[in-house]
Amino acid sequence: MLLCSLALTLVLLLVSGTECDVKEVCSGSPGIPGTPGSHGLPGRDGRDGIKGDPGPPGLMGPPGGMPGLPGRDGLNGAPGMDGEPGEKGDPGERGPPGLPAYLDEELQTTIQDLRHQTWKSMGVLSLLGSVLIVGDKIFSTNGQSANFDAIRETCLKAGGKIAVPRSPEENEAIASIVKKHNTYAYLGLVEGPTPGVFYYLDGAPVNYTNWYQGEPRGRGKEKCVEMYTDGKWNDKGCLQYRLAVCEF
Ligand code: MMA
Ligand code: CA
Repeated sequence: MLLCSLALTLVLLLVSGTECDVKEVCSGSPGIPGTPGSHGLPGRDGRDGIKGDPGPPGLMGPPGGMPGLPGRDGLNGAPGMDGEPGEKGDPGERGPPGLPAYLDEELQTTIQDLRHQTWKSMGVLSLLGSVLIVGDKIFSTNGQSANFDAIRETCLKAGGKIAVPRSPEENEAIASIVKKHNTYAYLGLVEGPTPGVFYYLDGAPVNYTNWYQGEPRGRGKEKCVEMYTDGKWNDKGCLQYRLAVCEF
């Protein structure tokens, strides 16, 4: 009201001298607001939203339905046991002819090396008292006693034969082993069908003997031969336990 009066005075001052035909319009208070208008029409549909997460699995269906499809293959099982070996194949083709051994330098060198190694090994065994070397023969014992057949077997398995002296020197060598073990040894001799006639195990007749005085006196009943601790021989049954001495 005050502002309005001031405005009216201003208007009257500015247009002084003229007839004022401005109506008095500043009286009365504003009316109450009208009621809100009605709702507008619905807006257009928005764009599609993004696809939602898959829902949880459904409940199990009722029993009696069709069986489902087979599942995926399982993991591989553990490997099985080895099979039987196959049959031996055919032999291969024959190779080209080799050099004669005496012209094969590599082979000759290998032979020399082996010979050298063998000599060294024999030297050690001899030093240890495990073997006795007489000429080209080697005598050895395992220190065990057995019957004649068992000794023959033992020596054969070792790659040798039951020892038999064919010279005084060889006889002394075996005698030294017998003495050392203080146990008589069987020798590689057997009596033939004729009493008192003995043979080497290869069937050859003996050409060296060292019988104890009065032996052989078994009259065909003592088919084997033992060596006493003095190196003398006695014909004897083959089932006694005697020292196993082999020759190689
Ligand atoms: C034992 C036996 C024979 C041997 C005589 C020697 C009694 O028999 O060892 O082989 O000839 O002794 O007296
Ligand atoms: Ca005898």
